[in-house]
Amino acid sequence: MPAHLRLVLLPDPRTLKTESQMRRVYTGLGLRPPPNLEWGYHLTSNALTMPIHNEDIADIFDELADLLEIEGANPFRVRAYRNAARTVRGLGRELREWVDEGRDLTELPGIGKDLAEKIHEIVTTGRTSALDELHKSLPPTLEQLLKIPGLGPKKVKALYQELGIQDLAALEQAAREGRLRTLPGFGAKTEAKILETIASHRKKKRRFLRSTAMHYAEPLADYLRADPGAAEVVVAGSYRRGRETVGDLDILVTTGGPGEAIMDRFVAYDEVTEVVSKGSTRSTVILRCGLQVDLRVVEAASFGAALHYFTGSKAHNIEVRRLGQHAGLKINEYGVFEGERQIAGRTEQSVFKSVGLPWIPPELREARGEIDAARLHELPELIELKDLKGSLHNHTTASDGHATVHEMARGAQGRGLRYLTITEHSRSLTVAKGLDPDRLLAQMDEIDHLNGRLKGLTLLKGIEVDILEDGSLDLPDGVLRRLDLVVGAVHSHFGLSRTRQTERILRAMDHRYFSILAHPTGRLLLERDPYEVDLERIIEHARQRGCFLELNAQPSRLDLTDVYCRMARGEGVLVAINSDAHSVDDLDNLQFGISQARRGWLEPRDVLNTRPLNALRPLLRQTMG
Ligand code: DGT
Ligand code: CA
Ligand code: CA
Repeated sequence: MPAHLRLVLLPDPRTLKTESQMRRVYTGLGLRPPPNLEWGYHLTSNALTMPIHNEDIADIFDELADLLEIEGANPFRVRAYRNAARTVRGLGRELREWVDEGRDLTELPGIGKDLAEKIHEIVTTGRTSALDELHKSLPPTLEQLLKIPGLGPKKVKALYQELGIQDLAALEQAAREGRLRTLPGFGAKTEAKILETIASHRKKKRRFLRSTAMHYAEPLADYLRADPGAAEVVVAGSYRRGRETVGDLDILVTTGGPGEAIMDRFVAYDEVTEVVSKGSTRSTVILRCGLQVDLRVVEAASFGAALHYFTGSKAHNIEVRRLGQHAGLKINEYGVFEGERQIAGRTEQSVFKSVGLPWIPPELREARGEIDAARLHELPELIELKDLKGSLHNHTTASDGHATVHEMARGAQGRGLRYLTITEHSRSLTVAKGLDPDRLLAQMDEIDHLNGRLKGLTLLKGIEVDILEDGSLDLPDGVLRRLDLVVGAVHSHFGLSRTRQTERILRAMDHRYFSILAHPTGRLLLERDPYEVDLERIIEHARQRGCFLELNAQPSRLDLTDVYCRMARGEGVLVAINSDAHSVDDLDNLQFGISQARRGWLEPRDVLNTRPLNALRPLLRQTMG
């Protein structure tokens, strides 16, 4: 057995009911609990082998960062672990294979000698002494507390040191007994809020980022396609509608023969950790990452009807079914029926046609007017990835990116882009090595130099300048004036009132060199709520001012949201779909931006960076004075 596979004996798992019991067993064995433990991870046997996945390594780095933060360690150290976690999560290949091959891990962006040693240690032993050391003073369960909104590292430390609270159960109990209010910064209100959060936490089925779902959906679909009996294999549901998060995957398969063989193949898939149900037409499994997958086998004659039904949304389905009823038709997942006779359903087109509609792209199927638009032949010609000519917000090693300007340029060329703006952070964002005027000017020289050598791609000069608390920008006009564009972003003071936050951003947009408002709500999907802000006023202001709003294509951001993309389009405000890349691979984020843009009804002409460079420049010049 290779070193990274460890056979572990657990006590009878059926006796382990709560998360903290499970955690204690794992940590008692010197192992990291699996990532989704808190969401009801089941063990099917009391012996398990644990290959170390990149996700496990990234989780350890995240935990190190969390615990160090609670301990009050140097923010640069904390940041280094967080960046490393992100790098590791984003890798295409398992690091344990690198280690097996003896490859040098410091080749990885942002991974120095120290982190490389830690990765090696984790892969070969399943743990790292750095974390073991931290656990001597801080229990691993403190991490859970950090996930409660409003509980930062300082408060978590106080909870632990003053009241001995180390997990959610203890926190809940203390809140219920009114003991939290004895601590500075806590009151009856905080206690109520904490109880509320814990309750809703418990109710909510966990959702997954689209990027995570894709990481699992596409290989699984390919695996099913490889079955000689499988004809069509499509991932339907919210995934097909391009939603930013998905609750579960809904896969449809048509087969030449009976469905049993494909079901056997399905439940035997390597990533499956639990088989919830297995039948000849429908099975449900849970993947190791916690994602549920429903598989349905349908007949070819019903495939279009099933695809339409299981793509949803439910609200859209109801509207289509109602249209059918008006025409005397019954529409369900088996087909379109006139009395007993099936008149349509082999293809999706035929289902729509039966109610007098053209085919509607899945991203629009949210019962937000798409059926009326279809009837009037006013459906938008939705934007596609190939329509993007460039990306206007990207980082390099000069701030918190992992690739050099030249490497980023090569990556953009390889993806067929015609221009790429380098927009580092500005000086007040010290944790991201933000640029001061001198460093920015030096980078501008570097870009001039590179532009003289690059073929087919133009590098543009920009900055992701911090919008300070009062709405002023973090760099002087004399420097901003010399750039091709200025991306403005809020990275601090998320807690301002809605009015103040809005005024702050409006004021920034009034700045003479302001071009694009980056990630306009600051949300991090599944992690951090958007800050309070009046986006309608901001869109209106962008229209008056002639500047632009970003749809940030990072899979955990994706704001503007679909609804506000559509509002911007309605107001004639162009949206910039930006990769916000911190590495070459991040340039592929653009696809997530495209899904969101399509959900927001955007056409190529609604998007700033579909313009060729010669049409882009005059638009930017308007904002750059
Ligand atoms: P999710 O998984 O929460 O991200 O969202 P969906 O849309 O994938 O929802 P899911 O997995 O519960 O169901 C898949 C599709 O099946 C859904 O989009 C529409 C269809 N569907 C499910 N339940 C019903 C229903 O009661 N009525 C109708 N008309 N359609 C349904
Ligand atoms: Ca689903
Ligand atoms: Ca489902």
